[in-house]
Amino acid sequence: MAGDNGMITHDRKLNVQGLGWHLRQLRHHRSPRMAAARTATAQYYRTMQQSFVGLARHGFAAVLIMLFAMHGPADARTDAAFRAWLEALWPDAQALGIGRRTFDAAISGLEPDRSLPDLILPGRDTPTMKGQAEFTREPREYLNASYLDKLARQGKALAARYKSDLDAIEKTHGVDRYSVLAIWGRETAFGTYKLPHDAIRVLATQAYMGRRKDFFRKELLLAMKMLEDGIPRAKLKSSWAGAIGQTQFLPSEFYSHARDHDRDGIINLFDSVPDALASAARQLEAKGWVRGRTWGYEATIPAASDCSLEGPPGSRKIREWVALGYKRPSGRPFPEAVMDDAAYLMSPAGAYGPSFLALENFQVIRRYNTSDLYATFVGNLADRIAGGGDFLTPWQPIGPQRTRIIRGVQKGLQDAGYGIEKIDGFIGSNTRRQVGAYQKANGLKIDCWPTEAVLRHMSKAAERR
Ligand SMILES: [Ca+2]
Repeated sequence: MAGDNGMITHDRKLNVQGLGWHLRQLRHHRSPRMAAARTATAQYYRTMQQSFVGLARHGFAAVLIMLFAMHGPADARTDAAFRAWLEALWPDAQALGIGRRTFDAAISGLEPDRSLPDLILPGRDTPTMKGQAEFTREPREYLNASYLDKLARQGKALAARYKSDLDAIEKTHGVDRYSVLAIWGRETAFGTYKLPHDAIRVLATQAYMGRRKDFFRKELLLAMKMLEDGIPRAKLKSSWAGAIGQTQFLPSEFYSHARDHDRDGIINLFDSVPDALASAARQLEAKGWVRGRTWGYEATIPAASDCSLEGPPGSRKIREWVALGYKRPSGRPFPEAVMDDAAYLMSPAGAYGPSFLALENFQVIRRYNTSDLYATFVGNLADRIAGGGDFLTPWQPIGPQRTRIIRGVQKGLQDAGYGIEKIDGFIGSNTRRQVGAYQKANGLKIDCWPTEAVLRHMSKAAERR
């Protein structure tokens, strides 16, 4: 998610279980082998930590000076409240086995980072967003063909380099090598992307003033647990949403899915590619990966049908889609093995780009990061690494979409009785489906896209009511 551009919903990892579950998992992991791995992890990182200490001491004074320079008296009250809030975490931290020294070091000098997306700030009625708040970028920009091509070439080379690890990972976890590599490529450009944030600060900020406080509070506590288990703070760099390591794990995912694949006794998502890849595969496996299946197929919508069939509520067997006239643009038939698999129609740019029949594994990829564009990116990158190429249907230029218009259309749909639950300014499957249904019902051109024209039609209709 690090290289992600925040243009679409980032309701990442919403299905993570409660803290009690993690405590049970941690106890469950106290097998002799896991215990040995933990001790080795702690020792390994402690040695590494020595070299960070000097640097940290010098850096600390500079950071203090910067903080005083940045924050005027206006922030003083918030910061006192933030400190009190941090202190109040202690009983839960203690219950997780975090020591007082680790806890104190973790929160020492910590300030909220108000520049992060998804925060609820005083005087604003919508959460902060990444980048330019008033726009979401268009799908073809996210699914940039030359970037995908570059990653695919690197991915092919890495598939050869890590062949024996990937052989073992496929066998153990049932996830094909191309999908595992594609996750790695999407998340951190195969480990080359430098994560910009301190995970503790990000998680504390999100837990304190974010849109999903409870969710991040659990992750913050587990990040402190990682410190307690010997992983140095300097390694805990994250995205704006607190995901760490080469395949972008949340702390809870570290404790539930991380694997010591190279058997060196250390679970290392930062520096061990085999560990990071096996952990990603394990996470996909745990989220329901269907062995031997791909993520989906590009499909063309026949003239007698339209994009308003989009989304999981319209799921049907591939065989039924074929009966409706849906085809692959390559002209090749769907493999016989998937004919009875359930699939749903997914058109990330409405009528202005390729459509897909998404199989179960598309949803599994969305459980890794809840975004249609993310899952489409990973799916296409996997196909490319396996020898495939670009989408066959071109993206038409539709330009960035104004959040104000998307929210307006969502509100209009809701007011007119369409099934819109959230007015969030993001164009997801359901928004596209409902726009298509509205256009169909009102005799408008069906493009399943929340345009200004749709908004104008809604305003006029509302005036007449
Ligand atoms: Ca390892």
